[in-house]
Amino acid sequence: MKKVITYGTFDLFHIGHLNILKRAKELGDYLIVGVSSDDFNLEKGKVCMIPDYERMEIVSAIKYVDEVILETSWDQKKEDILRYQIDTFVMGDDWEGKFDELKEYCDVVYLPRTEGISTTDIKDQIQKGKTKTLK
Ligand code: C2G
Repeated sequence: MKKVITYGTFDLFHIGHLNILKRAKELGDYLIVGVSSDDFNLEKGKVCMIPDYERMEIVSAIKYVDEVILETSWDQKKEDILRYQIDTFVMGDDWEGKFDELKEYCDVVYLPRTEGISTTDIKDQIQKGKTKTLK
């Protein structure tokens, strides 16, 4: 069985998130998703709209996802890859090259991001009181 792992915040879950999970699953048989904790996000300077336990519940309901774990630190990826005997590590290409040191332990794949959507854009639009159709 080929095991794949990916990580993300998945705040205000959108089609870009769904697409990467679908394509990650296509690379193997079993997909594990590490969802960033609220505290880990604060370390990265990001405040989430949706708490981590709800983001985990949403991601675990996606049909491509077999298992969800909490991501709490940068060092965790290597430990997870070894613990879960991962074959392929996947991230969007906004992270291109950033996790190449993991190539020592498994395949590392950066998939193209879905154009035109991000949690930041959604938050900006809401703040400006705009909707996509009125833009
Ligand atoms: N993504 C995508 N297309 C978008 C937006 C996001 O393919 N339009 C991908 C990202 O490239 C990432 C995943 O969806 O692989 C999750 O994105 P975020 O929720 O923004 O997570 P991020 O802050 O990148 O968290 O340890 C690393 C972090 O956990 C990564």
